[in-house]
Amino acid sequence: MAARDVDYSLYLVTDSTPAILGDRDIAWAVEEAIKGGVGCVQLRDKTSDTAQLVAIGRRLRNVTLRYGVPLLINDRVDVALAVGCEGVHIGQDDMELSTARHLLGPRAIIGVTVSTVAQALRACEGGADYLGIGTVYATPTKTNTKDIIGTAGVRNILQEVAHAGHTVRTVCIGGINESNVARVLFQSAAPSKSLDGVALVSAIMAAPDPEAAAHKLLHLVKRPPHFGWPTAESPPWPVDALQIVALAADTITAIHKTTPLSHNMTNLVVQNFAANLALAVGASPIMSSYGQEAADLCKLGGSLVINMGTVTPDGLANYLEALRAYNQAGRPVVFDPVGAGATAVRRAAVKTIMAGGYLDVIKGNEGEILTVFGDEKLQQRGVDSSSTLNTEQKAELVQKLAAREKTVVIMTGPTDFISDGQRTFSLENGHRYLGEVTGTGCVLGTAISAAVAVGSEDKIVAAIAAMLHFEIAAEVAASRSDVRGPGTFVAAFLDELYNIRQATVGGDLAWLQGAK
Ligand code: 3NM
Ligand code: MG
Repeated sequence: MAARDVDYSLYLVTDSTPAILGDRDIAWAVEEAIKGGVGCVQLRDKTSDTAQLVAIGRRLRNVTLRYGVPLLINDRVDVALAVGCEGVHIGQDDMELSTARHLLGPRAIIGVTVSTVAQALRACEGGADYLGIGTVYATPTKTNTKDIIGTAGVRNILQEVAHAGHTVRTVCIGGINESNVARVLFQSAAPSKSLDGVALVSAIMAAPDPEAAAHKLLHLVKRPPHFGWPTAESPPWPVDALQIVALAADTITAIHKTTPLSHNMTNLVVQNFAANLALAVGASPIMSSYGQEAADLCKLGGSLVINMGTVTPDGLANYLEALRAYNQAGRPVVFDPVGAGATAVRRAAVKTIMAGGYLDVIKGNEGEILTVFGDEKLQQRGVDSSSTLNTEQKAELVQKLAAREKTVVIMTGPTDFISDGQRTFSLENGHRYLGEVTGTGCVLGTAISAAVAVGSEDKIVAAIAAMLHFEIAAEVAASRSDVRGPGTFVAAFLDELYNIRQATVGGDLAWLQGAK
């Protein structure tokens, strides 16, 4: 089989250790996986002797030949030659690419592990047929990996490889499984180069039914992602702030008509306020922090808010379980990294959540967004925002984080900034009373969740609708003569959210003229 004909969509790397393969036969597992749709197999075995390796290689070769799937050997050019298979996969510490090529010849398939742009470019210049880019996520399967690069690292490599004009094929590896494969492919794609597929070990080799696991994974690799993002194929999405404001009424009306579920995993302080806010904007709230419930709740057409205001070890595991469920169901998730920078525990929690799934919207104050972006130096003093950046820097931070994560990022403050990486807007609405009442930022997350649950595929349109509704309601409430301070403000705020919704549904959009 010629190197260019290989289908890398689902690339199986074997592992014979009992923890993964159990007492099952490796050739059986590989055959099942191929029946399920694996298009390329790598024999990776770091413990067997050479004679054993050659024997295993020959048995796998019998299987792969029957299905017309290439077999590569990890690291061992001698074993590949003895087995007579299609090629090898070499790591940075293995034999040099040029030597392997010399020994195996021009028709052999040679893949190289890369974790940096420099390694990738060197492998391309040396004639690698494909790159195995990783480690994407920390994985128990290979704990001595040097670099965890995330999807942003993969995208950076793809971008530079394409920029240098290389047409090398690419897969990524490390911690890829059913729950993250779709969003890994989505988030790692650079504008001019996407991955050809994913390489995985445990998601197939450790599965009770490798055929079924491969079948499901291949479906997820081939299925277009549900995540909304401006691409060449997207419908023409508005770039003008006035157009986006004009669309706000559609989102508010859609919430009213469909009453989407807003599933909140939120902190102890704001449960009641968030539930009332969901009702005021026309959504149906459920406050459930028990991750296992998400498997059912995610099927109800709503969205999830993960607000880590009360983070605990159990809570974190519950967030991750719910995040996986919503990602798999293709339903949106809003992440509110409350107090993200305040403690080491919270900084670690942010990293775990960011790695644990795709977040459709990330909303926080300046300190929180800085922490999510990865500003190690910034020690946020608490959950209160303390301003350090100027307007241009804020807009740039929000834009960069959104582009890196391929998501919508909102930074709240006297001026709010919102970006999807391509379009960045600022909003001037709101009232200082919002800063005098606890939990207003948290419940904005709830309002946004309702909007992205029903709103257009263009999530920035939905999120801006929710923000305008929220902040203009605050202005109207604060100006009421019966409001004399933060206490009376809360009640009036819920009233005005409700009133604006009713007016909008009735076709009265006068309130939108206050949009700034
Ligand atoms: N190579 P799993 S990570 C074999 O980063 C291998 O180069 C890696 O296993 C690299 O799919 C890895 O079970 C193990 O996470 C991947
Ligand atoms: Mg190696």
